[in-house]
Formats: sequence, C-alpha cells, structure tokens
Amino acid sequence: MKMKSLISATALITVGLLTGHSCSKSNGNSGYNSSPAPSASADEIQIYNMKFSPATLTVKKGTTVKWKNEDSYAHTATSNDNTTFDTGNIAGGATATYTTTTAGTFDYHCTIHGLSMAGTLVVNP
Ligand SMILES: [Cu+2]
Repeated sequence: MKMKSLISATALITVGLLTGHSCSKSNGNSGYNSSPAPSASADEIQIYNMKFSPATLTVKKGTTVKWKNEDSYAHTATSNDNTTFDTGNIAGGATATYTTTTAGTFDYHCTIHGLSMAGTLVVNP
C-alpha cells in the first residue's frame, strides 16, 4: 500500500497592508496663461501711447466698462456729449470705470489731449 503524501497547501497569508491613502492636495489652477499681454477683460479698454484700445468697444447695457491707463501721465475718457460719462483724470497706471446705463453709440475723447485722442463705446440694449 502506497502512502500518498498529502501535500498540504500552504496557506497564503496575505498581509493586508493598510497603506495610508495620501490625499495630495492639488493646487487649484488659478487660470491659463494663454496670452503674454497684460490681462484685459472683455470689458476693458486700455489706454496706451495716447490711444484707446480697442478704439471701439461694444458691450451690453449694464456692463461696467473699465479704462486702464498704461501711460505714465493722466488721461480722461469723456463722452463727447459731456453728459453720458466722464471718468475725470485717470492718473498714469490707474483705472476708472463706468457702468453703462443708456444704450447707444457714444464717441468719447480725452479732455487733456483733445478730440484726436478718441474712442467709441457702443452700448447694446
Ligand atoms: Cu489723454
């Protein structure tokens, strides 16, 4: 009689390692840097080298338009009718805003440098 050697299966002891689940805090993306130009929102007009850029800006009524003076000296953005808006002096490096309340096409200029320094603000209803 042959004795069958029973091979006992070795029990594999799996040691459960409780690995600390590290929740790495990902830094929130603060935005894409797609353009090297100074940040200008859609409703921003830059004043640079005695020019308004864009020369014509179209917005919806209720929008707050911002002028940013990139020159080192003061400018104004004053509607040609002298009543719709007038930022007053915007010092070099400063900004001024105007919240549009009336629809229409408004030509404006800089009172310091005259009508040759002009822009147009189109306000859609
Ligand atoms: Cu000016």
